[in-house]
Amino acid sequence: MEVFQEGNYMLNALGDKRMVNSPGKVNNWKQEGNILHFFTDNSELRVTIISDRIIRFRYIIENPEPSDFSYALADYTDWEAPTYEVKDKDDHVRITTDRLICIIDKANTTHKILDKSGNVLCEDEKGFHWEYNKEQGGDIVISSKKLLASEHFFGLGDKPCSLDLRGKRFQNWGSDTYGYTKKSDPLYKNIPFYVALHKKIAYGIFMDNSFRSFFDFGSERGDVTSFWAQGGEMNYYFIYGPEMETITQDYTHLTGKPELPPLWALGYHQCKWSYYPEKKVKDVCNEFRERKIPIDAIYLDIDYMEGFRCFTWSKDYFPKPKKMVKELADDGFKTVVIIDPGIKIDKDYWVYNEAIAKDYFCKRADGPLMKGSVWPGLCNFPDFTKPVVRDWWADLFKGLIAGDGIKGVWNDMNEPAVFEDGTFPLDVRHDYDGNPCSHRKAHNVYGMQMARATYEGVKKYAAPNRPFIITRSGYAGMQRYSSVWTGDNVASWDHLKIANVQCQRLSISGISFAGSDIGGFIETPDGELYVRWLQMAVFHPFFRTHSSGDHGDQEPWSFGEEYADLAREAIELRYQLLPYIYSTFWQYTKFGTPMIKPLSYVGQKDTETYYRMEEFGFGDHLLVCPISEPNVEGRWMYLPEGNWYYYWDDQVFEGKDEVWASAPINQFPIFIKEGAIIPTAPILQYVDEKKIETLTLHIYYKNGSETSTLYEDAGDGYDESNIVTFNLSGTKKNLLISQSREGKYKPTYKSYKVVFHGIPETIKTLIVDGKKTDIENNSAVIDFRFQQLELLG
Ligand code: MIG
Repeated sequence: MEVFQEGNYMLNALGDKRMVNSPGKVNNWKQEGNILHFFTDNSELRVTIISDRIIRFRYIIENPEPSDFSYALADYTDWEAPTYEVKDKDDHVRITTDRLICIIDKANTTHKILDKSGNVLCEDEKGFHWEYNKEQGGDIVISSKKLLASEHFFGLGDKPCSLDLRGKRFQNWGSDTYGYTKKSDPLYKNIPFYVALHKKIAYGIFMDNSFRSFFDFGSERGDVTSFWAQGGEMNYYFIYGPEMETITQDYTHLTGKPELPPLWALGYHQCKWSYYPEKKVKDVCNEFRERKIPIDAIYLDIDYMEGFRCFTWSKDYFPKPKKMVKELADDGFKTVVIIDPGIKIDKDYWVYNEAIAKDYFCKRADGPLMKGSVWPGLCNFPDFTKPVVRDWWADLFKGLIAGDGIKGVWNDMNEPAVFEDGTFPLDVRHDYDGNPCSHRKAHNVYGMQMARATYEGVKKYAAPNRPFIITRSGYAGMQRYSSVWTGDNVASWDHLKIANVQCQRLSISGISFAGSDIGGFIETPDGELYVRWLQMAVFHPFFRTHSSGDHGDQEPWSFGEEYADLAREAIELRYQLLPYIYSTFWQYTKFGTPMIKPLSYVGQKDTETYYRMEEFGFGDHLLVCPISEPNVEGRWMYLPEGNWYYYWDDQVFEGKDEVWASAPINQFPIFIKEGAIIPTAPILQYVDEKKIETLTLHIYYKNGSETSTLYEDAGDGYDESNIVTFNLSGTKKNLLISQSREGKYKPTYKSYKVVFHGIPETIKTLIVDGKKTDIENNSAVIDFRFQQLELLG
């Protein structure tokens, strides 16, 4: 490395300090375990073979080399050691894994990656280059790739534009974007990860760099994809599929899978800015119970605090918080409160005094504390990138969680947002876990580290129960700590569509636990828009109505009785589907599988799916499409390959075709894949209202076979659980289902109600574990421990 150092920076290939540098020729290379080092005069390319599908490329251009620290990566390292082969050729080095071939050109380190059949997946255009010179003001690291003729791009977190990112340029720089539109960019979240799909074959790229970053998918130059960051290292992971779902699973494994939330967190939540005083909160909660609209959580926005001071209660509005929270809990409500990062500068405020005494606030480059105005007035801001600050912050939750009985915490304004200048000045200093840096580097991770500290605190004091956190901003890997919502949207049909796309995009970006403010945050929806949005959100893992409150009310009954009934029906459907949704969530935590899947994920072999963006898959067996226009009785939509049952009338449709889905206002397009077994629960007013005595299994006949999964546990805590697998196989003459139950959890139910859909008329007799069993209206009640179920002619 010493050959090319000048000061702290290396020289470019020509040995001078030109503005644009690119790696020179490879002088030598060596292999150390899974790592290959390629040395040039001005840089080192370090290639790590992580698995047979994942290769990491890191370019080192500084000496001594910077620390290799990342907030994105999960702290487990359970990748199986890949087997691979390296061959040294005259002009290139060739790495071959079980699934990939990577060719690195010795002339300049540009590389290309192929699958084992020789298809080029991804090839450098200029490849890596950089402008990195203090004198000249350069501060970027870039990588550019050839863009293929029919390549499509997906991912990048919460971008609100059309699903395919091709032809556009994006930026990652967490921003408070009140009332954003389809064209807004950047938004709140920073997820520098995308999936490229070309001729049915997909790969992903994750650039792990927290500086302000950019992605261009053929917007400036039609045949080039490039990504760059305004500082830090070019450090990216290439993830091969060929299935898109595998890429999201691997990306999620790399950046961390979340733990399962408590079941109540998947119920319905009601929020507003703000419900206060106590009487108003109780009135809203009571009205849900009186109207029998199921709900599990109620939110308190900033007005619950004393002058917006975090970790305090307003004495006027909430004189006895612990008592109120307990009374709400007795009625089945979990209370969630908001906590912002800004700490009011106030010498009579204990949180402020503690942080000052311990020196936990962010500082400017020249020493003074960073100040900015947010809701409480002038504030200082904790440096959440410092471990002791996170520990301190976590402990602040003792009072709220252990003391007052709050069950979940909502982190807002953590882009971070500041009224005067939008965010912190760029010279603000951060610890970055022992890698001191400026806000340029820490900005995009600030919200994630706040959510992390909050998660640690809630987890600690909620024990033995599970924590629930929701955050607005974050960086890749944030899913380990928190759920998310899509920020300050608007009550319009356009925004219903935006929310749909955002939730799909977040889901494939590792963040399945996402939802939008149902009905829109800004302005007021009418009853129809509200109900259509609610129907769609039945299939968004985070299911919450929220509104800015400066206009009309936005409770399910705010639009008249007809819509109140429709809203109730939608929410009831959610509660019935909870066993399926919970099982889907478990699959996400276990395998990293996105809960919501764009149509291309469901039907990747069918290129027609690449152009659809409203239809989406939910879990293994459901396909959903929102009604996104007013005053319609149904819609045209595309069904991927296979046979699909229409949820409302069991009509069977053949996929790979456009179909008309009839959807009067009390229905919306939901299709079930044939062969599926969908577990459903009775309608409860909240998840632990009463013990479930009978679980219903909806069995959709198929001439063929299919596997379904049910995950179950107590719905909270960390005790036993079961994984139940159903194998179905049908012919024209019979239907056979076997069940295997693994685990030690004792379910509350003792029987299944099995309901058969689409059974040919010739099949009439039900035999359960060898015993003939009565069947009526295509359904029967049977022992939940059955092993073999058979329907015969
Ligand atoms: O400056 O806490 O996105 O959900 O209700 C506005 C008040 C601050 C923005 C959040 C919104 C929340 C609101 N907050």
